[in-house]
Amino acid sequence: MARLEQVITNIVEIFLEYADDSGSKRQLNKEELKKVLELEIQSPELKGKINAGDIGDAMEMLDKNHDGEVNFREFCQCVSVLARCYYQLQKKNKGGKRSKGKSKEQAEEQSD
Ligand SMILES: [Ca+2]
Repeated sequence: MARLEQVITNIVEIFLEYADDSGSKRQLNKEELKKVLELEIQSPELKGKINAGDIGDAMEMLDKNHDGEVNFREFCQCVSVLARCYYQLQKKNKGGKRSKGKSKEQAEEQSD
């Protein structure tokens, strides 16, 4: 499968897997969200970005329509926030503008 397809498939499968645990099947409640953030995100920088240490805070931030749960749309927004955060971290780590147009090697190094 192509890389981007893998990413898309993973996002959907992770959401469905955790949303199915308890409560309503197509939403993440607080406990399910906690599990996702604990088990599926390792980097402290990314965890910090969405206050993963405080599940109340994280839920408040992600639950855009304030129904107390995270639906798929809200989950996608969460992934998008984290992707942008990671992008910023990469830019920082590369020392900013100096490496403009020379990112191919670095991109290859980072894929695992
Ligand atoms: Ca919601």
